[in-house]
Amino acid sequence: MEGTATVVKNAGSHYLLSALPVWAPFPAVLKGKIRLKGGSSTNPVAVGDQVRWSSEGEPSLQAPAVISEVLDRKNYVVRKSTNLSRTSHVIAANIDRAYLIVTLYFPQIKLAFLDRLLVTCEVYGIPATVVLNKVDLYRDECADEIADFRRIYEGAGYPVIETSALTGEGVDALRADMADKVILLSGESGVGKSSLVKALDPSLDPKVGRISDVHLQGKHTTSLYEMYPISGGGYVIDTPGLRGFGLVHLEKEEIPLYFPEMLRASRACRFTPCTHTHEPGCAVKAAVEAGTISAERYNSYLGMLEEDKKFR
Ligand SMILES: Nc1nc2c(ncn2[C@@H]2O[C@H](COP(=O)(O)OP(=O)(O)O)[C@@H](O)[C@H]2O)c(=O)[nH]1
Ligand SMILES: [Mg+2]
Ligand SMILES: [Zn+2]
Repeated sequence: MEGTATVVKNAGSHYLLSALPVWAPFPAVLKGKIRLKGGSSTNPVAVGDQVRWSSEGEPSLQAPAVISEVLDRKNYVVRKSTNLSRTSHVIAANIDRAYLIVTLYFPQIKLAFLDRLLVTCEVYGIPATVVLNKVDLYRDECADEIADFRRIYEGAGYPVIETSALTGEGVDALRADMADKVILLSGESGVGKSSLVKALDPSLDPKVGRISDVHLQGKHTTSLYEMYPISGGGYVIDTPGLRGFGLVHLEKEEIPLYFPEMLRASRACRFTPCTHTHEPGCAVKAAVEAGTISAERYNSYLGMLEEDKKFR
């Protein structure tokens, strides 16, 4: 037998494949060496990869399918083994969309952190949706803050979906949005990632999310990443926070390229390149003053420039 399938679980030495959208995982192993083109990655195959496989008869644990080829990736997320390390670990590939989970309160939102995640998505080429969870806790008291939040992120070009894993509000909208997509879930601890997955599909194991959380705390990461099928269609890969998501290092002149609204505005800057900080005729600063680019997003940008300086 042979075919093409998606890697739905990466357990280091073996894998589970499924020919999505059919959810029928079967075991597979790598044969010999499969090298990633131009990569210095510690793992040649990651969850989300499309692979060619073959087997003598029905693949089983005793006689797993053999992976012969990894097809080209449309995108992938890496994590460096350590800050200084040159080798990296591919966490997931072929992501259709990232859901960045936040809540205005409990824990209080950190816009700079969210903007970091958004920049990371832009670098990886993964479309992002911001999911504002726990709205049951602050919807009534904080209608203005919610409106401001929507203005900032929808204004920057990101869809915003309000949810409550507790009351189920917005969960149907999320389920419909994710149908047939491979979704990467990220956000800081405590925002409700695991709860949302459970709300999306109550049949899923309550340990969802914790597996990878616990695993990532170990400093040596052989990977254990997997995707979970959601009953309405769609597949979720849970990654804990920025660390799991992979911090990308950018040169300071690259940073504004990953704020889409700044990139659009910057075509009208008088100077190229423009840091959008002190230059006369800067269209980005003009847009911030006019309110078409949010001061909050601009501040996150300035913060990232400052951080960048520290490493020089
Ligand atoms: N009120 C309320 N609490 C929530 C909601 N989502 C999650 N929680 C609670 O927030 C805490 C953290 O949730 P969890 O799913 O573990 O967050 P994770 O760390 O992002 O996976 C738990 O006590 C949840 O019960 C929500 O929409 N509303
Ligand atoms: Mg969790
Ligand atoms: Zn400028």
